[in-house]
Amino acid sequence: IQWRFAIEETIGSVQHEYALKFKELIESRSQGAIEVTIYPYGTLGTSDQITELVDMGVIQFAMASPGHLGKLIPEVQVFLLHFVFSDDEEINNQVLNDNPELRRTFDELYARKRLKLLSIYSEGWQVWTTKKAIRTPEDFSGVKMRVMTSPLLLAAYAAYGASPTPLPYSEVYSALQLNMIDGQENPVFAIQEMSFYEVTDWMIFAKQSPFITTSVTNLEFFQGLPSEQQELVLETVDELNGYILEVQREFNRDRLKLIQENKPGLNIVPDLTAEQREAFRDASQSVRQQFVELAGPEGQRLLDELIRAIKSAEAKRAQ
Ligand code: 6CS
Repeated sequence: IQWRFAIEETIGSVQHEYALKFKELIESRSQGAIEVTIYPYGTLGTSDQITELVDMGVIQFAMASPGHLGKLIPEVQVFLLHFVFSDDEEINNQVLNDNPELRRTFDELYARKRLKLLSIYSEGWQVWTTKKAIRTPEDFSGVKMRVMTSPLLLAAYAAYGASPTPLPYSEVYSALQLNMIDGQENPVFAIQEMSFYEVTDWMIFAKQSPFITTSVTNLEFFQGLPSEQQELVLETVDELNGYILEVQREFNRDRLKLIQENKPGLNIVPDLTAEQREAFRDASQSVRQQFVELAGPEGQRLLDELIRAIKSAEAKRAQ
């Protein structure tokens, strides 16, 4: 039996590490009866095309990031809102993995698109790399900021006064190089492996949002699997949740060092001040209403539940 797994990132990425571990566990636990083939970004097309291939059943497993998937499932764009998540990654991980209410709703939304949601996880904080310093929303004025292709991201950056430009991942480097865009956001490991730092001068950590992704499988394929194989998939992705949090932290830490070594002249703003973040937080508030307009009442419920779950996990942690 052969299972195909497509990722939206290149070899050496967080998603690749996820897929490698998935492969290793599935192959050893099935005693070699199942073979998993990984398709890195670039072999099968853009994120949208990968999702389509899962839908058609050409490939069985894939990563589907809300940053692109929001065109198909508007409600997943809740994960793209700024200053909704906790500054504490453990708390975010816990809420993403252990909240039955959120999970039930997303399971249903994905199933309507013939996808089975397997897991939701963070690949680390979105970090801005830009051609000029950004410390206040005003600094974004007129900045052509590349965003992923989900419509909510246009609203998120328009709220800061930027000119958001949606592009597929594969086009970001050359768009920066040709000055068609002035900046982009991605986790550190991605900035390193896609070399975005080579064609920008500033790297700014605002902790405005984590990069959240989801792993999915074709629903009909999954439902047609013998129950022990379904179990195998579910227990494997469950196990991967803790593993991938460690991986992303390590990757993001180590790659930052690599970036600094390769480009000592890069200006790094490791943390905006609390006051500076507050200005972005304030400017981002109106986007929540735009999210609800895009995602409807289900979206509103998801947003309320996400905020409630994060606040409650933070309160528990503080005790
Ligand atoms: O920026 C993007 O489009 C991509 N970034 C990452 C880290 N993963 C996949 C996504 O498509």
